[in-house]
Amino acid sequence: MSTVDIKTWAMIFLVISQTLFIETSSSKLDPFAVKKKRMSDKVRKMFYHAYDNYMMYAFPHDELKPLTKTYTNSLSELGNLKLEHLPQEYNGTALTLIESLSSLVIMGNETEFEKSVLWLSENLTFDVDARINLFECNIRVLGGLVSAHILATDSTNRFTKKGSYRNQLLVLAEELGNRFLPAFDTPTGLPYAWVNLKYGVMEKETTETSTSGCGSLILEMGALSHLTGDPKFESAALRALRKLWSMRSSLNLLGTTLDVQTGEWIEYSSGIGAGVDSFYEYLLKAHLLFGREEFWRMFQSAYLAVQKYFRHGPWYHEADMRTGRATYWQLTSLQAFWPGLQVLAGDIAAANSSHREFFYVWQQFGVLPERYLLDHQMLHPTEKYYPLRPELAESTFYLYQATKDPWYLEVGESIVDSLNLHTRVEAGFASIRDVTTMELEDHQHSFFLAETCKYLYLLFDDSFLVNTNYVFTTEGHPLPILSSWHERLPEAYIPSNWTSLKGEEQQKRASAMSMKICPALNCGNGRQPVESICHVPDARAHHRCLADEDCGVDSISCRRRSCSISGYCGLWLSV
Ligand SMILES: *[C@@H]1O[C@H](CO)[C@@H](O)[C@H](O)[C@H]1NC(C)=O
Ligand SMILES: *[C@@H]1O[C@H](CO)[C@@H](O)[C@H](O)[C@H]1NC(C)=O
Ligand SMILES: *[C@@H]1O[C@H](CO)[C@@H](O)[C@H](O)[C@H]1NC(C)=O
Ligand SMILES: *[C@@H]1O[C@H](CO)[C@@H](O)[C@H](O)[C@H]1NC(C)=O
Ligand SMILES: CC(=O)N[C@H]1CO[C@H](CO)[C@@H](O)[C@@H]1O
Repeated sequence: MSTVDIKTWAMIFLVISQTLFIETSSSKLDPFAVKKKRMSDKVRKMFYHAYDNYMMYAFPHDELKPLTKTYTNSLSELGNLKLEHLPQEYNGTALTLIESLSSLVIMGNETEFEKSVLWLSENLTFDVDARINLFECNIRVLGGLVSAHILATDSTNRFTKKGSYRNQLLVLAEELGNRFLPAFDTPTGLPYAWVNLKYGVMEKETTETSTSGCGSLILEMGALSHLTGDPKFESAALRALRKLWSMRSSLNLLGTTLDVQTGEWIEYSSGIGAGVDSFYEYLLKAHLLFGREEFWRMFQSAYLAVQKYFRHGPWYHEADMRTGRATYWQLTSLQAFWPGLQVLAGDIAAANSSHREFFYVWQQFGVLPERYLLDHQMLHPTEKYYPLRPELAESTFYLYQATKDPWYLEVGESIVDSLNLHTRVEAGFASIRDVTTMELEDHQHSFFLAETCKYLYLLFDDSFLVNTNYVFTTEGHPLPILSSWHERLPEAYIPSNWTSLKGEEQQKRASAMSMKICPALNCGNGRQPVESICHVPDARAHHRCLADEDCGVDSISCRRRSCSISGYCGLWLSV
């Protein structure tokens, strides 16, 4: 077994040295350049097929029904499984257009971006009698507007009509943020899941919400506070996040659903999928965006608990937050984002092994089914759908960024091919109702444009990322990493700490994308493979360490890490 260890170390070292030392801009040496160009063109065509048909048949309503060539005002339906309290007089908020703005910029269509921003500037209003899901509206609408505002005002000068953009999207975003605030008016500070945009929280509103629902607001609301100079949005989101974190169990686990009035858990079982996923994602990404050590500490504890209690080889099951005992053995399509997050955390080997399993399931069915019962090795009887979800494409993009292993380009190509084969129809892309029959459903979700197409495009053409480091929100909207937004720069961002590198590339490479959040520095002799601080060892059976030798050297302190009694590497037990 110890040769496996050595291989793993060698590989980690190789990946790191590739990322750090090899000149990546010389595309003429890249044998994959032609393929990448062909594939990015293909993805661009997919995006426009979805976008143009939305504009033709659905705009300014929310989403396209591609089979019947009509629309749905779905912002009020998102997360509303029983379709209760639907508005009578709501005609949509151009949801898919808002979600497309950053994709238009990434694909280089500044004319269409300008036109859309100006349309929204003049025509969008949130003074509507619609009860919306706070989480969905935050990630899709607030995130879309805030990101587009930043892209409209950065140094790139994307607008031809000078002076036509006067922060209208930011004004709209602030108005929306204000309409969110009544939801936070609870004894716990945990927000209601539902709020009416015009009238606030409705009478007898349900007090039940999810961990994601109150733990994934900080990126958008924090960015809004930084842009407007008004701290109230960030404060509300932060208060909710801190309260949520205080409700963790002694194992550092959280449940899936809770009561916002009492602050008590309703569902004690949780995993990394639906209802919890973006909570973990936002802890790490908030640290990247705002440079607060508090987020990092939360993330590291939460991440280690996930790896300890949910992970079984490359799979993740659910467990009871109180006991850590496994509850449900299910693979869900949403979990496929996890390897992407692991890349940001520097845990490449674990990301790679999980990602492969998700891709094998994708290959087995042609797409990823919503839920698969690992213990019975069968599809969940009522969740056989695939609604054009982005998570596997997203993870593939992150893994390719980190490793440059061309295998991930093949994965991307295979995803593109199956989407075109199974979901492309005359007027857009349709969701799949049943992956065993490939029967279609009349819905093109806005996240197909905001995320699925965007991540596939970025996999083959990442020129958007060359000059700025971005954090992508859980809906795929880019927010730039600005040192002026950082409370305190993580040490990994301070070039003088980079003992092994010289030159101006350093600053640029201090990026979430190049693993600097869990940096692997060169400790002294230059040949010793150094572990990333966040890595949970992957080499042994059960993915735990047996001896201190398995744990390598901590990249920040350059101290040897040691293996704890329960089989985890760290500094906490070092002698
Ligand atoms: C929605 O559209 C209908 C039909 O065009 C119109 O009568 C109604 O006033 C609109 N509602 C709102 C809130 O704009
Ligand atoms: C931008 O999008 C519009 C609408 O789809 C399209 O007509 C135009 O050709 C696109 N421009 C570029 C440069 O891709
Ligand atoms: C606002 O919407 C109206 C009706 O669709 C349209 O005529 C007008 O041009 C829009 N404003 C902008 C700036 O596009
Ligand atoms: C990913 O896993 C495959 C199969 O185990 C292995 O061949 C490859 O080297 C791994 N890549 C990385 C970057 O860990
Ligand atoms: C780990 C490490 O070397 N941290 C150092 C980074 O740089 C600052 C200031 O130069 C030092 O104070 C840290 O100790």
